[in-house]
Amino acid sequence: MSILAYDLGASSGRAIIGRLNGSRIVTEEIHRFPNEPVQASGRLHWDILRLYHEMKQGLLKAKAAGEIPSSLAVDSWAVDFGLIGNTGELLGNPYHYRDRRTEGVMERVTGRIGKSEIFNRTGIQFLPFNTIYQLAAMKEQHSPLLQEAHRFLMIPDLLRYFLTGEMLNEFSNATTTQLYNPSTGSWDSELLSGIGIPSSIFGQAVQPGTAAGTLLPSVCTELGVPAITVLAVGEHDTASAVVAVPSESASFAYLSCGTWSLLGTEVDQPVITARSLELNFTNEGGAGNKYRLLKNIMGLWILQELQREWAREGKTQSFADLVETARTAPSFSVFIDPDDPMFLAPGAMTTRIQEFCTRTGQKRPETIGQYVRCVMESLALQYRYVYELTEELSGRSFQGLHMVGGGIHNELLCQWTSDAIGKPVWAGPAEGSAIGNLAVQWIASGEFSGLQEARRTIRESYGVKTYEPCGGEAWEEAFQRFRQLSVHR
Ligand code: LFR
Repeated sequence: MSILAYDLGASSGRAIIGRLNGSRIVTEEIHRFPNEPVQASGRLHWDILRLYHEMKQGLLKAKAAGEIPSSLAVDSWAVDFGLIGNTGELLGNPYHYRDRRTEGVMERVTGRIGKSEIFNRTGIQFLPFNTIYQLAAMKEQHSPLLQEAHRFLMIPDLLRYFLTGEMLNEFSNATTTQLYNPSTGSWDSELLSGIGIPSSIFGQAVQPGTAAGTLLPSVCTELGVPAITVLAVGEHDTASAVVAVPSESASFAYLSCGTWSLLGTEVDQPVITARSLELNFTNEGGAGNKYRLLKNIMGLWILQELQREWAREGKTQSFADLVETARTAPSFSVFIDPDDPMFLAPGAMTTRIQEFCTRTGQKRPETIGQYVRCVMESLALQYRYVYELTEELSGRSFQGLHMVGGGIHNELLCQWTSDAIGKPVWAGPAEGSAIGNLAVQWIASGEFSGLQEARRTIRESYGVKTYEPCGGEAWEEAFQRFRQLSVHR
């Protein structure tokens, strides 16, 4: 019996079929599709109906392969949403979190409500694109969509709604809004009234593993499939990725590596302290009643943007070839702080890297290899910084770092990460989010007793590739120089 996971990332989506074969998980990618945001009227949107269309193609391909799944679930990036009107229709096209409408909004909202007030209520890190600031931006701009909004659905909630007709909010993703209060287990009505948004548009958030309806009759007729069960899983892709960390121990550090790099550990309760606020750590909801104490690191985004920029100039290279150019470039020549907010928005990455270098008194990179090396070394050093902060905040000491997600195909980055932290890196699986999505479906159906069994099975099915540190003292010295450049934290 197979099941189906839809995993939507910021640059591509996939439909993955999973089966249990004895004590092994077998996965097959049945459909992969690009996720290309669209700029229109100066606004940056997700192409939500195209994504939904591609999901349907995935189901058709599964059917053609003779695999009608017994259940399916969706996970995606966080914070973004659609608003539904009282006739049940989607109001407008969901915005991309990198759209510039939120510029300055976080400063205004935190100026009014206070950072510690927001953090004490939610435990969530301050990122300018959090849903709270997106909604506040709509309010400030008197968005007509907000006036007509009847329900608030995050991206996977919305896609599930298209499939099932049921409007449900899912817990792990709900926490990323910075509007959900983990101690009351509900949306924070004080914060909502603080930004002028009615609580009535939010539904009680359901836990990962909850039954969330079946395919609508119209969908079944269109695709020629039965009324397949739809489940809520850890619908924030990072929540699903953390489920798939194949750790033997209950205490582990992970790095979910894709467009974003999310580094942290799993905890039973949110760590909401003056220190976690100061370090801008987050406590996002996880599957199995866990929380994800972690920090966002800008990740491969900067490299992806560089690749797009060079392709526009006719210098097209595969990502793997780009990474190779770093190998022979001089080491530890210049660094950036990858988490400087200047790197958040799309476009002009070479110029911004140059600006950063000039501002910090470094020479500018010149060749492609120098740029790529600068970004990758800086990422590895930032991983070390956040790894150590995770140890401090959780009061734990880790033996090494689990890396999951597509970023592990970048073997040089895995090696440099191990060199930077001076501990082993265990890489795998690459399709962490999709596998975590499948695992929670199997926990829901009783195939797995819980997270521990799921992780053991994932370990046995996919294995890990170990990278041992071999960089020596040079990385220590580089780390000291790197840390002196980080000005905004
Ligand atoms: C990763 C991720 C991060 C979130 C960012 C924006 O795909 O979900 O966890 O902070 O995207 O939604």
